[in-house]
Amino acid sequence: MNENVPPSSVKEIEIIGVPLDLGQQRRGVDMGPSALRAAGLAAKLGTLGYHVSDRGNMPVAVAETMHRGDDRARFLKEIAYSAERTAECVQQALARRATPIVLGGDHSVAAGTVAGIANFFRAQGQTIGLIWIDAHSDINTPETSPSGNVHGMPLAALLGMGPTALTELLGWSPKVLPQHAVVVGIRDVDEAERQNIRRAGITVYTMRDIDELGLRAVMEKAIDIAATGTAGFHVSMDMDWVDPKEAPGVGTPVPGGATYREAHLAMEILADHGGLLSLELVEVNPILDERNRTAELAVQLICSAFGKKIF
Ligand SMILES: [Mn+2]
Repeated sequence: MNENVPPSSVKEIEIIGVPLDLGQQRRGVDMGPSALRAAGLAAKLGTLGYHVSDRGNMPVAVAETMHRGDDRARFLKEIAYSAERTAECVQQALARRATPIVLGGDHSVAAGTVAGIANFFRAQGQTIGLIWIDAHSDINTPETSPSGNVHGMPLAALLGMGPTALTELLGWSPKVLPQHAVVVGIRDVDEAERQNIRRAGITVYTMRDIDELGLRAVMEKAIDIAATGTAGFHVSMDMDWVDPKEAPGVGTPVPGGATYREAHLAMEILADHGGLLSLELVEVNPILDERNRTAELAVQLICSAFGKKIF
């Protein structure tokens, strides 16, 4: 299992693309992994001293070739299939002592990524923390979702709420305990989601909290929740947490997001802590973007999360 362990001085990263766009109804996020690769992700991480391997893309179904299934959770079966493959790939990376970076795709991808990370550490008797950075809380279930879009459901599924096709991925649930899960950056929450947040018992930090407390204080609290009593934490970052002025190429833009510097500072603080187990970057939509600038910003943010410093 560990025969490929690198010398401790070389840090390994494995990039995993998941070009899945079945979790929402706007085409384009399936091109997210390509846009992030074209923006030079692997080479830029390489200049930071990492050894980077790219595992290519996970198998995903194409919307036009499938029946969408139940309108309360469209393409659930196909999303669960890709999630299982992603979870496998993520666990293989961790077994090789590499840090996985998963590139979406829409945010339903996280159901598989986090399942894989959680399953790997569960086998060692450990739990993981989860920092969910997003304009939305993604904590709907098929019963509460106004849209039936599964990309609004992955956080609920990871906390054990929602369809068994997602909650019981890899045969157990929940993947993350509420005391170890935290949402940062939200500013657009459905009414039913407010109830789901309370029911789940997770902590949320809204954009108002960032305005009032400052980004550093919010990130320190978030890291404290995700890192205390866990093996470390996974960061699931939706590019729509950044303000649309900086990141126009996302499926569901919401005004009032993180500034360019707030977004970088959040990543820099995560890097300083050292507890990052894995990272995923989702919802980049090149069709809606301007000359790939959202993907380029996303790559810069990933580099900051992996230790790139201004000085
Ligand atoms: Mn999201």
